[in-house]
Amino acid sequence: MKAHRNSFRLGVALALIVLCANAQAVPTYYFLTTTSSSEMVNGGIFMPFDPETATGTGNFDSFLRIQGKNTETGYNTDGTVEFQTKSGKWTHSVLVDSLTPPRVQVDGSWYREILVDLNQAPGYRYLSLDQLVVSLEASANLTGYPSVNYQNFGGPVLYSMDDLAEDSSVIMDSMLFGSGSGKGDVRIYIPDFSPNPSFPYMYVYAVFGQQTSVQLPTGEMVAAVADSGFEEMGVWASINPEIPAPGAILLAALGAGLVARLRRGRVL
Ligand SMILES: [Ca+2]
Ligand SMILES: [Ca+2]
Ligand SMILES: [Ca+2]
Repeated sequence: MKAHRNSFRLGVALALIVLCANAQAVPTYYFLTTTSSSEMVNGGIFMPFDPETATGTGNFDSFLRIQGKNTETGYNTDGTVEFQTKSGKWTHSVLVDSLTPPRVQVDGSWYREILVDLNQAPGYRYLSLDQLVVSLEASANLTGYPSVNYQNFGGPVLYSMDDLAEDSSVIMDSMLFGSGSGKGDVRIYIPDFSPNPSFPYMYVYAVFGQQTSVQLPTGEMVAAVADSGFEEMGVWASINPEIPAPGAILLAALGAGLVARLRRGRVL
């Protein structure tokens, strides 16, 4: 009888483990819908940003363009492009050693910067970023991206906005600084990493526009889907050395609240 009870308990425990393993990650929304917004998402910092009006910035150097309708997916490679990745000279591999600036500092911690330029029609001002995976990979021309969430080509993952516990979406406003390509929109800081000679290329995989209906902090219900021109991701091609370093600019732009929360190691 005792053996039977123990076997029953073991069965219940195994069932619970299976249930937990199959549990869906909790959907969480972050909003960059005012110029003073800033959000910490799984260790990365997201904030609205306009390269045209920022002081001390250089030229935007795109390495990834994605253009689709509603949901759009892409990643940067020199190989055959997939999904809604837009081919051409502005989608290409990125050697970590070539990144400018190599690193930026926020309140004593080092990050790497990725810029996002949205391009949406007026009726589609909001757009969600639903997946972002940044990884180091061995070759410049990889293709055949794994279709399973949170996976990459097998190199070290530097950053993922999602994990098994939280399914994050960042809601962005493509018209905070004016519409179109070259205006705005978002800068992303991912935790710093060291170059890896075995995996010299940085790949950025992004999925936009999965949120067909989302409630803004104002209460308004909107669609945050892709439309119109390409979304573009890149880095600075050059930095004007006569102006403050990016880290100093960021500190000035960040609210004291975010800095305080960063000090505590978390951001709400
Ligand atoms: Ca834009
Ligand atoms: Ca678009
Ligand atoms: Ca997500």
